[in-house]
Amino acid sequence: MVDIDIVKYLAEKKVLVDKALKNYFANANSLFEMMNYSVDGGKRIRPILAIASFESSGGKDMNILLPVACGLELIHTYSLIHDDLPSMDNDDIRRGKASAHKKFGEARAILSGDGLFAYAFELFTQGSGLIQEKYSVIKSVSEAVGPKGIVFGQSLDIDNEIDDSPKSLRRIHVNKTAKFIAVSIKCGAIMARASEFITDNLYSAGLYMGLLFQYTDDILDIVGEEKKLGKTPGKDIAFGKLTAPAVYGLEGARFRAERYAELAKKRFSALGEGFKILNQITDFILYRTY
Ligand code: GRG
Repeated sequence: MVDIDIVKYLAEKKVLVDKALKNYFANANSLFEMMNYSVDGGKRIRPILAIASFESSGGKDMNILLPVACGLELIHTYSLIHDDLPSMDNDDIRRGKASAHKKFGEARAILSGDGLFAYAFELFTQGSGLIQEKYSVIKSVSEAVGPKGIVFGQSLDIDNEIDDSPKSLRRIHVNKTAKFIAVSIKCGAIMARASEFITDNLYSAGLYMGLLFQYTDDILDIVGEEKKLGKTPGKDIAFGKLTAPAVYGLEGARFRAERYAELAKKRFSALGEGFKILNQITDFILYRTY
């Protein structure tokens, strides 16, 4: 069951993130306006995870964390813009509206994505001090979203030659989705100056949360409603994608999603009561409908 408090928590933090993001697109030129179009909307799960782990790790000053949290959302948005392109997943709808290439044309959509990716790293360097922590954020995020992470996962995802084994599925999910979720959680703790023990354990718990996230994404592609999802369901089957339900069946995928949730929660719980918000977010992801 999803706790009512977590729904309230997510809504409150989303407002915080949206407000901070707005500042980064004030006085915008037309490129920034296009970038902002795609940034607008979305659940803000990755920045909220960074906030949750920042606060759980004792972080107090949100001004330290918000540029990092927003940068994570910009990278996420960039990956969605590129994922929707005709040469990738070819999706016309994203976040309940026309996807970037449908709205602005392909060339401008690509540039919006490129702009968001680089702008994120500018945000990671914002503010004075905490040089070591910012270095760690940049190192960890670049590893998770580049050719050892999202880009690698996506290249496996579009590879028609890939076999449909559980091992290949996990490899795609870990790289395409889980590493980014895990690093979002890790970054919050880094900016709160948590110990390496905490950041490492949060990262490994986050990998399980990330696998859970992609399992629920795959399941929602079958059982979800377009209006709630803000994107077109049924595309995985239409494109013959390697998904959790394709490998394990719908019930098998649900069962394994629950197992990943348990594995994540076990690891968050081991860090103490202070991290329980991450368990609640895990349950929210397990039961999400959008
Ligand atoms: C070079 C970083 C980079 C990206 C290009 C296209 C691509 C390579 C990667 C795509 C990765 C991708 C779309 C993975 C799926 C992850 C996923 C489940 C996204 C949906 O995230 P939500 O549900 O969306 O958090 P909202 O809109 O709520 O933010």
